Amino acid sequence: MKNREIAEMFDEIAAMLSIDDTKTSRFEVRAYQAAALNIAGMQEDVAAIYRRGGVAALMEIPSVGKGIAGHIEEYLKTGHIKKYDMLKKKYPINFTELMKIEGIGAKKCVTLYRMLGVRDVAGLRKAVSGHKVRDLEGFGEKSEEALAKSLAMADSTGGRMLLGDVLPEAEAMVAELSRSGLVYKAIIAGSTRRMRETVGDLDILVLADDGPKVMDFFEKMEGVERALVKGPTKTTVQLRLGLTCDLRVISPDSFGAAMQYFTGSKAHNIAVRKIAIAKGYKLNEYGLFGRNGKLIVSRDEPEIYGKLGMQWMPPEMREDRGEIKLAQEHRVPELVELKDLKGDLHTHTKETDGQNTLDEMADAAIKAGLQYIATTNHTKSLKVARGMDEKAFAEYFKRVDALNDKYEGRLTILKGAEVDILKDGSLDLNTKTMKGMDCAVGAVHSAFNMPEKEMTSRVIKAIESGLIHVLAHPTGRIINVREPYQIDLDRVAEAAAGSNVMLEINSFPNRLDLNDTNIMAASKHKVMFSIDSDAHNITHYANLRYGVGTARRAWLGKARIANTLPLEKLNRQLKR
Ligand code: DGT
Ligand code: CA
Ligand code: CA
Repeated sequence: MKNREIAEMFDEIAAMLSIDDTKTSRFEVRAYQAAALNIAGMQEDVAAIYRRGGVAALMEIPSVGKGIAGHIEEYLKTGHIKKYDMLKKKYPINFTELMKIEGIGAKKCVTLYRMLGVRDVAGLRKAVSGHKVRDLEGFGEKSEEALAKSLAMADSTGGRMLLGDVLPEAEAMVAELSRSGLVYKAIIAGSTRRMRETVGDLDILVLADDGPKVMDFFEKMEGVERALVKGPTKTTVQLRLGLTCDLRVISPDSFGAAMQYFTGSKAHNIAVRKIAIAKGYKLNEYGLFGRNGKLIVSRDEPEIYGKLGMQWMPPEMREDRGEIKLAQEHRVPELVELKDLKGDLHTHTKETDGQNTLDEMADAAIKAGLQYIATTNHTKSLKVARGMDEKAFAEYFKRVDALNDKYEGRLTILKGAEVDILKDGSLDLNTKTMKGMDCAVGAVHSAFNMPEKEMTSRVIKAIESGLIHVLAHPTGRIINVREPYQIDLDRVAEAAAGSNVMLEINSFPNRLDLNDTNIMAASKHKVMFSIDSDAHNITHYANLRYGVGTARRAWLGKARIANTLPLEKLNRQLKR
């Protein structure tokens, strides 16, 4: 799948164009950024779209016009984009890598390059630790310290990639293997199958007769850069995506055991194997064996768990967090599924920092199988997102009414906002405007560095205002980029339960906030959750599956998720 590569190149072109700040380039910058966002968020491979319908089909992708479609064609045909290469000669800087560091934008990259010769994160690290950055224009001692912190954060992640970046690629690879005619079955295993928020390496298992032939095919697949270790049953390759992938060829009589073993987690496996040993069995990746070494079962996972006196459980639960006991007691809960979601309570439009109009967001919601969405644009304090004031909301809500009339119940748009919870816990819009909303989400977007006590009171004050329905991304973390702010989530969950405010499970792949362990702890209180996309464009509804995966990792069933309710019941929940 080439989507990510292409999106990154467009993002870099945008970064390089933004350095020369003229009016035309600003327009171009936005065009490249919008195209990059849409392409990165797409589930279908652009190469497949191009094969199907050429440049015309590419131009049907939102934000892709003739020029950009031409670039995509050029890249698919030649492996290069001339415009990119030309700009890159002028700015030989790894923008993609550097701009992932909090506090670094395109302009700062160029300053760092021109003044200190910094081209990538390794160079930046050297410059920061040598205290060379503080004297640059636009930086200073404080921002050098902040950079040191961001770099340490990037370091501590050990190169784990976001599930949202890995899963679509993994699915494309499994599909490519399945089409090869060389395998009977191909499945994703490891942390990706468990929907862990980040992935260290990708694991794929195939059932096949001719191992070496499969490996030859695998090595030449589209997303593969080069083979690192090649063998007839296990091959490890470097993916263009930026992580490695283990492919294992499994024989039919051990497929169930291999699936169970390579899905993990390691902690779960160790606990399961202990149970096997206690029963006088031996369990490994080849099967479950009796004392005499005779194979007992290995066809599929349920059989293996069954022989061990356990119920099968979804991969998301396999982290040795109590699921083994549940399975032994046959009390594995029924977990929420993507198809259970009937709506989405947190979405954005062009009016603030989204990329699509309300009409487009609404049409896409219907296509995503949703029955309702809350439209929740940013509020006036959030200047970077061009947040709206009371008057703007009043005008906007008239349009929502008109659109609701047009849809005649096929989709219901709930009036809302993502209202800033200000430093003192008050809300960023007046009470009258807030009271006119069907579904308001409250969120912290400023003053992240408060002590825990103050932050907790700030958020609880908003929860108890009676004016918000959902607390959005309750910890504020950005995976691999920004730590959560200091907050007592136990008290927040208790207050939310008391005031009938839902806690969000934000599905954005770099947020997943609350995360699995937060949800598990919060769910001890009688609080409801909502799994929201926080969509900023029409492709982002597809991210809901990551929120669902996170909820499943916390063992939640649909009864705890408010947006699995049909609209009528949800409305009752919102009004209570
Ligand atoms: P990752 O790659 O760090 O995101 O996490 P995983 O869970 O995908 O780990 P990985 O790729 O090292 O191994 C895949 C699975 O193989 C793992 O979930 C469980 C199994 N496994 C790996 N090493 C061991 C081990 O030493 N003992 C046991 N029992 N299982 C293991
Ligand atoms: Ca793995
Ligand atoms: Ca692995």
